[in-house]
Amino acid sequence: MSAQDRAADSTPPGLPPIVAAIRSSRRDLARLLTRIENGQAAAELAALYPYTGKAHIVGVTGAPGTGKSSLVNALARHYRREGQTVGIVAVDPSSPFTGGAILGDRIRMQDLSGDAGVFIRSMATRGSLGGLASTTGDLTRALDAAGYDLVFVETVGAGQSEVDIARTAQTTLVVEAPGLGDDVQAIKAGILEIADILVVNKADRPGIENTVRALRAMLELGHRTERALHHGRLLNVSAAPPDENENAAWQPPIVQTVALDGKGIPELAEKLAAHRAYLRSSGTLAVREQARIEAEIADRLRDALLTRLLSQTDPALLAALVEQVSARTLDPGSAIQQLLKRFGENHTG
Ligand SMILES: Nc1nc2c(ncn2[C@@H]2O[C@H](COP(=O)(O)OP(=O)(O)OP(=O)(O)O)[C@@H](O)[C@H]2O)c(=O)[nH]1
Ligand SMILES: [Mg+2]
Repeated sequence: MSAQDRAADSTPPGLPPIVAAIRSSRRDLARLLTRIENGQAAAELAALYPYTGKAHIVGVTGAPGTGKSSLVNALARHYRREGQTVGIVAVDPSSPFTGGAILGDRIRMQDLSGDAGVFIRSMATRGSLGGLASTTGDLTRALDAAGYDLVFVETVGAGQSEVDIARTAQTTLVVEAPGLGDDVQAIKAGILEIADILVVNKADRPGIENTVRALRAMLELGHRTERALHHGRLLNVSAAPPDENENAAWQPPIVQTVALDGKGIPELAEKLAAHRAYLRSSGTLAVREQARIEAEIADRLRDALLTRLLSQTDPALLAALVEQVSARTLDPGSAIQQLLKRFGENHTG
């Protein structure tokens, strides 16, 4: 009997096979993550869903090169010393598997790669099926069900897709660094609003005071207002009215770090724990979770309906409509009405 078989044998009885498998075998976990990325894991995701909700999901975002990967690396080492396990999903917006950033991440995270308590997954966004945010959410769920205590999700940049991904996290770190040329870069992009904790990394570099001062000024201006709670609202969930002052009791702290030598990392870990405790005690965790699920259902419904509609549409009809719209004999709105009408007939007839 192999070590793996023994591990599988020792998992509690009654555990769904997929959960037992990913808890005892890194290879099975890696395979599941690949199937998730390929959109082929609906049954497994359904089976493992009841075993999620235990991990602390932490989003890490910020401009390119601010030190996100280095920071996650340093945090992972910190948590490993404390006996906790760490899953990492690095979302790279552009490069496929040969991309420089992913290669760089691999090298930087190499010192963790031999550790069974750490699982690192790079995800290329190009070619990923389905919505990026929902795929990322499913990857983190798999790592959660696999038993990792913390799951970090690293995304580059400050666009809508980062905001969407951040919403899949419970705690969002926004990483800044001095000397990026524009101290208020992040604020312009609206990313400050999603920060639960602001990290000013590269605190060993000149210009750190300016960056901290600029961020503090922005926070004091009350720039941070309503969170992204209302986006994608589909259903009227009445059970938990969104708290108007959801973050009144949580002022996003600014933590200075040097990811390369670990300075400030214990303080950052403390803030992460404090934020999680706050989320729980204030009830914010449940409110956010509900908003997140609402948005996710809306996204997935949109994808599913579009896929279904297109699969049931005669390509010749679609081509004819495109032809008419380009000949200006039909407007796009009327073309869509025709498509919807056929779709409706298919479902009632
Ligand atoms: N001086 C200094 N350099 C750092 C620090 N943290 C990271 N770096 C360096 O900054 C560069 C970028 O670090 P990464 O961790 O790759 O940054 P990133 O934000 O993950 O980069 P992308 O994923 O490409 O956006 C690397 O050369 C790191 O060695 C730090 O605290 N101080
Ligand atoms: Mg990185």
